[in-house]
Amino acid sequence: MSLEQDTIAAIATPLGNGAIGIVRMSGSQSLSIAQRIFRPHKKHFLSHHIYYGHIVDKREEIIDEVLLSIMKAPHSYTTEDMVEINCHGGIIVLKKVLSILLENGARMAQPGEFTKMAFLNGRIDLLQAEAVAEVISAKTERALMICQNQLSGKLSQIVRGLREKLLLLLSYNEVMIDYPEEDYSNISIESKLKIVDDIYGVLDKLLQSASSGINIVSGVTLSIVGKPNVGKSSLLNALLNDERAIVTDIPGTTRDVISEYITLNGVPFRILDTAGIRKTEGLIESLGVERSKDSIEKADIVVFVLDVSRELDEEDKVIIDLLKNASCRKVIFANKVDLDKKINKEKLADFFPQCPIVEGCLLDNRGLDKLKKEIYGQIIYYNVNDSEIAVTNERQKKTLEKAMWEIPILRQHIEDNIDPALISIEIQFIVSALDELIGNVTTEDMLDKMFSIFCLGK
Ligand SMILES: Nc1nc2c(ncn2[C@@H]2O[C@H](COP(=O)(O)OP(=O)(O)OP(=O)(O)O)[C@@H](O)[C@H]2O)c(=O)[nH]1
Ligand SMILES: [Mg+2]
Repeated sequence: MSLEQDTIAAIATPLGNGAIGIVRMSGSQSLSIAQRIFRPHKKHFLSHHIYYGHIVDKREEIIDEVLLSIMKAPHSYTTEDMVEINCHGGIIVLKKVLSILLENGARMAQPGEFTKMAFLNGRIDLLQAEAVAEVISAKTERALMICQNQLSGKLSQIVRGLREKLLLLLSYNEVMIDYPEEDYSNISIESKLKIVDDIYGVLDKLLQSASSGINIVSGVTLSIVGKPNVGKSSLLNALLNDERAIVTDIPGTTRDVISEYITLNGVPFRILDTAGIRKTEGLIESLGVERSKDSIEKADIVVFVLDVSRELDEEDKVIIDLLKNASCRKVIFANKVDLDKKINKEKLADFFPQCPIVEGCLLDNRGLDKLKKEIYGQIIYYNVNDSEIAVTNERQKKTLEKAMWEIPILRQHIEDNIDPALISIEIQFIVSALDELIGNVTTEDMLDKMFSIFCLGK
């Protein structure tokens, strides 16, 4: 049963000139509206059939030659009666067909509303609904694979499995509340702890997959920073394998931020090449510092480029200070090793004890593969599992964390054999976090926010 009574309609394909464009409609009036505007007139439509004919307006004027697909409830995307009209793919045609649907009683759908109906009507859960948007925006095949797995319900299945285990634990516990004198549950504290530990193990694995999953699906911003003339633009070009940025021996060649995209092992990267921080008349140029600061703040990962043929100077140190306080991941690229070396690796390691330092030369791309490997390693430090099931957004991650934080408390309660009523509360708290994750409990605000990022017609 639909929770909303309206019949909604939208253009489901991008607006532009294409061979075919689709207008879709969902809701209880879909079939009757289709009957009114489709010729030849059909008294009854059969579900999952395609009809050839024309869409006509009030005066029976032909608007377009179309194919009409009928999907009757509950076997449709939204689980409601649905009609999809394959029109010619021109903007005017599609808008005209949509306007005829609206004139006949449909209402304009909001972004993501078809998927929202699929969720509200229980055909998919929240993780799957999120996966729909992510499949559409997937930038790499690897991202697509993870999102498809999520769409097919694999992540949901794991979460539901955990929920089942918790409910089992809850039922053991409830028996103890009802019959405090006897242990009818017949299950030892050790067995209960084992269940809790198993749940913890799975949650932990999922959480570890989150950073990689989010990076693979949403992409990563990489900023190249360094003082003028160290080879930042040369590095951008080498990563792109293209002469994108102008490279000269004049310091200050790059004046603005250049932004480009690459893929490393299925992870989409947006790379920013910045203007170097420079010293003019004895002063460190404040605009350059601000710009570099800005690009460091925007970055998930920074590659700090140095020219090893020159001693570390004040300009390098300004960047070192900026980077030391930055929370992003960092890789150091010590460039120009073809020249006389004035900075050694050990010295750099003093400044950045935890960071990988790669030496190289961008004239012949020495060290480039190693650098790519280190960049990738910083972003995907937990390999998502074989079948690429991963948490793919911050909401999922935060909700999982909420569940995870409570597990050690639950474990302690069981170990201490405290009042089973308190144990029940703890279990229910974790169950409700998992419910939030799959969308068993939602708020209107949360749904509005989530579905507003969808495209119209999805
Ligand atoms: N010898 C040597 N020269 C290099 C190397 N990498 C880059 N260069 C040269 O260094 C100069 C500066 O390179 P860019 O890539 O423009 O440096 P940048 O950091 O982008 O400079 P700005 O845009 O001015 O901040 C150019 O003449 C490059 O050819 C290297 O590994 N060895
Ligand atoms: Mg440059």
